[in-house]
Amino acid sequence: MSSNSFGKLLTVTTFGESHGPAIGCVIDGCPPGIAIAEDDFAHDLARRATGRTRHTSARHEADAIEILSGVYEGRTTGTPIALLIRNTDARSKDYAKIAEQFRPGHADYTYWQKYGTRDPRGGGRSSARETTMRVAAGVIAKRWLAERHGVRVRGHLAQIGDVVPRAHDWNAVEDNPFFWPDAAQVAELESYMDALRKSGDSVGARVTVVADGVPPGWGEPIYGKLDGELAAAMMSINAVKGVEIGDGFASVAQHGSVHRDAMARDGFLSNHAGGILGGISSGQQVVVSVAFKPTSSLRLPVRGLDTHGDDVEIVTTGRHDPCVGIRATPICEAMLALVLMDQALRHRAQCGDVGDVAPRVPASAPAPGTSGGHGDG
Ligand code: EPS
Repeated sequence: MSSNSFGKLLTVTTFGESHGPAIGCVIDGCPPGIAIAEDDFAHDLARRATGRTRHTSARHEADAIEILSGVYEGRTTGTPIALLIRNTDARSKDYAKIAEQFRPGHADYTYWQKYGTRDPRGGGRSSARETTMRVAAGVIAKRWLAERHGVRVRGHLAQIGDVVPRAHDWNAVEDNPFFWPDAAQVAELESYMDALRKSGDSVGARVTVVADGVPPGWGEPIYGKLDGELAAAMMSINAVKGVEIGDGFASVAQHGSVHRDAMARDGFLSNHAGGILGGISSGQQVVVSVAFKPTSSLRLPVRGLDTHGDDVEIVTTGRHDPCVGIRATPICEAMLALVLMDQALRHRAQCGDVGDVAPRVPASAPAPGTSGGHGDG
């Protein structure tokens, strides 16, 4: 099978290129009866979009969703939901020169090696433009999770370069262009990004996404583990180079006496595991952290090769993100929601008759900064 689809009971297939006429997706396996309208997609799509602040690519797409199928009188019907967004602000001339060059650090060379051809305009299929459709599909998953299970999915930027938040306030996250949880640092980040953009360079970032209210039991050992599928889902996002669940790589330096999350009748006492044990949700907050590499399309010259195998100096023109991680929070949220919804449907299919099992340990919500918690705020 070709790899433009993911999920088992809830499947999402995306299609389209950055500079083609349109991008779209087909969501299959969605339960009937979910209220959804074209306007419902606008909020999350705008959170992800380029061209909304000076800190992202200047390309300005309307990102207006057209629902082509699967929804009747404002509710999903259980049949495939096809969503379409027409591309309206592609500027393909920016790519004329690099059509015969491989940008170092970009997918140009590997697409060329794999397919023997490529659509260089805006990175073609390898463009982050594709993530638009994940966010659109994620809107439906977020809604179903919230209405059916009371699950809330949200995220924030947790690092840009070497800058980390000094405080954690969920209320601050949606009030600044960086999804940053510390309002007091926003001015510092604005200056940091302005200086970076002027220098022509780029920088990496870390996004943290969490799901509250996930019941225990979601996830299919052995090869369909919740953490395994979350890692694969996050890794499938453009520019992602690392995924951590809970304490992730910090676990390497921990002792078991610290890492194991003690349990008590009134709740777990910590959440180093990130809400997943043995590949199955524990009922605690699910915590996923994602590392984005610095954007490789830069106006700073670099040594590279052209398609004839000759050495060339490569300079990328056009409209690019100095930190692609800045607008990745809604993308990671969408992937978290889609994986959770798929796993919830699979759990219902196999274990729906099991029902609630006693004893059930309530989720704890450790204060931010203690045991990887991202409190309710
Ligand atoms: C991208 C390159 C740029 C970004 C694009 C991702 O494309 P263009 O040169 O056509 O402006 O703007 O991001 C989007 C258009 C989007 O909607 O995310 C890349 O190489 O990945």
